[in-house]
Amino acid sequence: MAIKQFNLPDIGDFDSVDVIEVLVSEGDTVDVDDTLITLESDKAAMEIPSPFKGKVTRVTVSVGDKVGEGDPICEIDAEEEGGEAEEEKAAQTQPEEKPEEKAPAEPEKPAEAPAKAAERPAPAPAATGEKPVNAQAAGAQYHASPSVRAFARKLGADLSRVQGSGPKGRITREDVEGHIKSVMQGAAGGPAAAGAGIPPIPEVDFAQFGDTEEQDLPRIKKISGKHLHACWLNIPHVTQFDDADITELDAFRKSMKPRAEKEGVKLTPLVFVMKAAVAALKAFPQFNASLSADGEKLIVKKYFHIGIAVDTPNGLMVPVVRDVDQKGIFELSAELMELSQKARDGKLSPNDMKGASFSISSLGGIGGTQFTPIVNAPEVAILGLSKAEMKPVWNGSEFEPRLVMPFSVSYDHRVVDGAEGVRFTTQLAEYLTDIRQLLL
Ligand code: CAO
Repeated sequence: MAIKQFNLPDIGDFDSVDVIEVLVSEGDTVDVDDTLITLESDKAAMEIPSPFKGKVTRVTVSVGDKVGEGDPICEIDAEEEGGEAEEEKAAQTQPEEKPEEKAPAEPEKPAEAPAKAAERPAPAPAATGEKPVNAQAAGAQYHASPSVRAFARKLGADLSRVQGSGPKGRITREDVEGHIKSVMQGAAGGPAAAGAGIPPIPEVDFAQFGDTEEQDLPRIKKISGKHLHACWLNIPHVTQFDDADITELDAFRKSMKPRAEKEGVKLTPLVFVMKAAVAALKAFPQFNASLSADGEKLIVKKYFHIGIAVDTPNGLMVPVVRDVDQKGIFELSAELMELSQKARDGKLSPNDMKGASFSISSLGGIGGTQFTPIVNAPEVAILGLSKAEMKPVWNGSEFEPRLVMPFSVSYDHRVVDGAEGVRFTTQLAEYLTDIRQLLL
């Protein structure tokens, strides 16, 4: 045995590159060709193999260091048995370089012995500020090339959860892609949902309890179901309930009926609610917004395109009425009638359903006292309308019959605080109670 200093060999065109993994520590035993460290430049990642067999006595680099040719990496108390041949190999040992984007075929390398892999220390986060994603601790018992590790880091894939299909269980780029795909399907409600951390509902043979019949879900339900599931899982929902006194609004609506008939439209409370909602959105712009993909910014929209949930024989569809702030009641009624008819006839174009900044789900024509609508991501809030009914309301000296419409607003709690939520519903109720305020 003799202590051998291992310095970084020629690594090609790079003067100085980042150390992204240190896979050995003092006391580890290594074989010839075992990876000691992983380096990463802006173009490639490379594993630096050991030229010696022996025991690591000192490690002189850390994650985040920059190293170049000739820099000391570690000292190894090397076994003499290779003699000169070993020395020669040391001189010849070149790093294994793989350009990240091209993902070339992986050269076969011996799989790590689990016991040895478990001895390895976990690397600290890279100095680049990158998170130590993927639990890519060296202690994890998987084997992957630097290019595959870099690919997994880029996609945020946890390699410790990827099944390797390469020689001796080595993880390939395709394995990572397959893993990402199954996680995504899980998030969208597919069979891999359990992989996303959600316990699956066990399959039940209902025939044991009585007769059954299997029916295909309509195509639209299948599509909207996946979207609703993703919204439900991704958004921390809060639903705020309130009542609006729409006695005056409805008296006005009824007085406008003859004129509406002349215009060829059917005037329902919904169009008034759309105008009131826009006024409330102007007062509380965070409700007319989307969260940026990284969750760090709010993208506030200066347009007011309202998605309206429409009940169709095939399932729920949400066409969008654009620029509600710029349109009058009759124009909105005409558009609503046209879009809901198109939805029921299955004739909506993808464009008819794009670009909403806020949505309304009106069940008021059907019934119900309250419900909790699901936020239609990437929007951050949705208004649900229930059936207005005459109720006795205390006016300070007596009960008065008033037309009261229950409504609810579900919102993304990452964007809207509870206090803001109730301020919004209070303001909306005020606008609906006295629609003259919409003129101000
Ligand atoms: N309270 C009391 N009555 C109401 C009301 C309310 N909140 N909203 C509507 N009405 C009345 C209307 O005035 C109309 O009565 P008249 O014919 O006497 O005037 C009747 O109910 C039917 O209205 P409507 O439903 O045809 O029209 P609308 O403008 O209110 O709604 C539309 C249009 C397309 C939104 C609606 O037809 C629809 O599809 N609603 C279901 C939406 C849905 O499924 N949401 C759930 C999504 S989550 O699964």
